[in-house]
This record gives sequence, structure tokens and C-alpha cells, in this order.
Amino acid sequence: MNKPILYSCARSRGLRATWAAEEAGVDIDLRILPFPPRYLAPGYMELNPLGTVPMLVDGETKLTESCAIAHYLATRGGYTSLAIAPGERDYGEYCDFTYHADATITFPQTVYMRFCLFEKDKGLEAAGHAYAKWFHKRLVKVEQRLQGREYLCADRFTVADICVGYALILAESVGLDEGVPESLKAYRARLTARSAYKRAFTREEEGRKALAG
Ligand SMILES: N[C@@H](CCC(=O)N[C@@H](CS)C(=O)NCC(=O)O)C(=O)O
Repeated sequence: MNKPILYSCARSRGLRATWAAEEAGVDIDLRILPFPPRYLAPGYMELNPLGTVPMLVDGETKLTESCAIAHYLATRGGYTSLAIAPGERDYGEYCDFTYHADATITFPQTVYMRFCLFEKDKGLEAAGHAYAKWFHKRLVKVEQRLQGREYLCADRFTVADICVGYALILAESVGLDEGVPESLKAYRARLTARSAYKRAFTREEEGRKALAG
């Protein structure tokens, strides 16, 4: 059986997938592209017409959602402790936080990034800052959930932590950390101390450096 191929850009939402592969011990063929691939790797559009990263190709199966890829990698060989199975305690919360991570938390972050970092010249910075505020307000659900808990679900580290954790990692790297509560900064520190996270980060950086030549 061929290895699943993960197309990504270093430090993008694809880090959720690279990280999940390391945690789950899935041997992936990681292909780091220049960002944004839409312009810098135009051939990629034939494979993924959205032009977005990450994308996982596993035989005939193709996925383009970072949180779905993380869950898929944690379960493709059968349920592991990284995922929560139907019938298990916190199964519903596991689904909820895994989807919440990108749809509700990362979404406003990316609007901020677009208008305040990438397209500053468009005159939409005020809108970007409004979305930054929205992002900070939307952390309340994770903040409350983690009161008295080390991880989001079932008292163990799962894909839900990878997916939500990435949004907190992104916040730090794009200048959105000021509104992140201290308790969530401590949670992020716990997550990024994991050896699988460090391996994933290093793998992506090595891929990025190899591109730069
Ligand atoms: N909901 C998708 C979003 C994918 C996405 O928009 N990725 C960004 C990078 S983090 C991207 O590819 N941007 C470049 C573009 O849209 O051209 C996911 O979670 O994977």
C-alpha cells in the first residue's frame, strides 16, 4: 500500500495534519509547497482546484479539510486513543471541538490575516481588526471547557486538541496573542511541548528550507 501524500505549506493549517500523522505514527509522504500554491505552484490546481492546503491523497481518497485529515489519519487504520469513538464518553464534544476549531475559531483569524497582513493596501484594515476582536471573543467556549481540564475531551490528548491548538499557535505567530487568555497560553505550551508536535514542525520547516534551495 502506498503512503498517503500530504500536500501542504509550512505552518499553514496543514500543520494539523502533519502533527496528527506524527502522533498517530502514520508514515506520510509530505510535500511542502511554496505559499500561496495558487500562484507559486500552479500545477497543484489540477490536483486541487481550490488551490488550498492541506490536501491528503490516500489512494483514491482525497481530503481538503485540515481537521478532517487529522481525524482521518488518527482513525484510518481503526480507532486510536487520538480519536473518540461513538459510544465513548465525550464523543459529541470531540466532534464539536474538532469542527469548531476551523469553522468558528480559525475563520475570523484568516479574515484578520487577509486584511491586516497580506492585503493591507486594500483599505480594509478596520474590518480585519473587527474580525480579530471576534476571534478573541470566540475563545470563550474553549476557555470555559478547559477550566479544570488538561485536554478538551475524555481526559486525554486527542485530535480535538490538535485542531484547536493550531488556532492558538497561529494566533501567536500572526500577532493575535494579546487577547488570548493566559489559561489558553498555558494549554498551548502543554501541546507544543509534545515530541510529535516538535517533529511535525521540524519536518515542515525542513521542507520549506529545501524549497528555498
Ligand atoms: N477549511 C480549510 C481551509 C484551507 C485553507 O484555506 N488553507 C489556506 C492556508 S492555511 C490556503 O490554502 N490559502 C491559500 C489560498 O486560498 O490560495 C482547512 O481547514 O483546511
